[in-house]
Amino acid sequence: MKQDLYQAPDYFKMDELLTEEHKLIRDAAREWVKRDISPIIEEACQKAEFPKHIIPGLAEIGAFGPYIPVKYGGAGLDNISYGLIMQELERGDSGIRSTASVQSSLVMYPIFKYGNEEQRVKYLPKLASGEYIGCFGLTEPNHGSDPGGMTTNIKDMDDHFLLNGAKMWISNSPFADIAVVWAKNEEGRIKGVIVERGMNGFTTPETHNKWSLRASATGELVFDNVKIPKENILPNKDGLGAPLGCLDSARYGIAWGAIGAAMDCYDTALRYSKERIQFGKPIAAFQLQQKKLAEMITEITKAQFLTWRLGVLKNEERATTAQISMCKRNNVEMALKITREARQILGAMGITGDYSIMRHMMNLESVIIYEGTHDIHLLITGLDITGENAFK
Ligand code: TGC
Ligand code: FAD
Repeated sequence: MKQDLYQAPDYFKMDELLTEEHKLIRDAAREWVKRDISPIIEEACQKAEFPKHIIPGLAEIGAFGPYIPVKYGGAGLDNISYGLIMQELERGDSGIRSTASVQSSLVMYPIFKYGNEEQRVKYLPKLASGEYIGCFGLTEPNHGSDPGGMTTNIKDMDDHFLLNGAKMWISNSPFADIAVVWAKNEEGRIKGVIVERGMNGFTTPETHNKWSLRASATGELVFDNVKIPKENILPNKDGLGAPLGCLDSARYGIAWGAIGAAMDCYDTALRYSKERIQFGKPIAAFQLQQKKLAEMITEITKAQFLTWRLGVLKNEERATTAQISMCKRNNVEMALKITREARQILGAMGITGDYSIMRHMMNLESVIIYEGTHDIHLLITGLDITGENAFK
């Protein structure tokens, strides 16, 4: 990886819409990524290893539970701060943002929102400090877009539950200390279960041979008659709405994150186009390259405003699931298109690990699938505006 010369684009002076606190938090995350992620991320991806040594740094910049109250170890920040941290992390790498998204929105959020006080006190401070890393088990081998059909189940054995089933494609699973797992009880109602590493019958095999999100560990969760203490069930919400509520928070963070990846690719391509000489001129002087760059900054700017507005609505607790879907879908597609255009601007250099572009592109091929595929988000918008359910 070459020296990180990143300069964040802000074409419409969006910084003026941010508070001093937002900017401080964003700049701290930006500096940390430049110092601690940029120098190591290419090698981590080539080796397909999550760089575990960065966990304390992630905790220090407030990336674990940014909006969880301070009394539980969180940073007590608003949703725009959360989004800005995700933007900066994904500017570095989607896999790093993934780890923070899962920890914050898919593990800390359900424990905070659906857990009782004992569970909050027991787990949240350790998750906020990075002493514990968590994962979130919703997807199953036969139930991805349709999680309501899950077959993972818990059986009431009077003094404990027995958990059986399997989850797959689970971020952080190979090294997670705890897993928030969604399973059906005997009445068919979905419950949240906290499973701890070391419980008998619980294994987390790693998924290999990924061409995408290589710096994020992905794996399965396998439950073979795992004895779950009754106090490990999240008591305050059940039904499919419980995990879907977590997804609202994670998808919101991804919407911001995708902008970070797009900003990085635009910045790299712009700099390269001014330095690369062909036919006696910098390629930035050719209209076709300018078209690419002009369209990139236009799309980034539109996404920045859409997402900032979503953050304002989220702070006011007015952001709807459908708005979040639209934003995640728009921004991830926008970022993917930009990675492809940026790769062309760099010619052959665009496919090398000397630049971040190809890595972002490969990563975003997962981001456009997880947390609801591109098409599922379109159908969520379709249902919202027409009232007609085209899922089933
Ligand atoms: P549907 O009938 O629409 O809803 C079932 C129940 O849930 C309620 N509900 C919500 N509640 C809270 N928040 C939301 N956002 C909610 N959306 C729906 C709904 O009111 C209903 O309640 P009730 O009381 O009537 O039962 O459910 P459906 O089965 O038709 O499915 C709808 C669909 C397809 C949109 C949904 O299931 C979906 O979003 N599918 C996509 C699956 C997905 O996104 N999986 C993500 C897995 S986690 C992940 O990918 C992590 S990657 C992280 C990383 O590494 O960064
Ligand atoms: P499927 O649901 O089989 O979909 C296949 C295709 O069919 C898609 O194009 C889809 O859009 C389309 N389709 C499905 N239903 C419809 C419909 N009704 N109408 C039209 N088209 C439809 N899950 C977790 O629970 N926790 C995690 O931490 C996690 N991390 C992940 C990390 C990575 C790297 C990846 C790749 C995935 C991760 N996932 C995780 C799983 C992810 O959420 C699912 O892959 C995703 O929800 C899609 O499910 P699927 O892959 O089974 O695709």
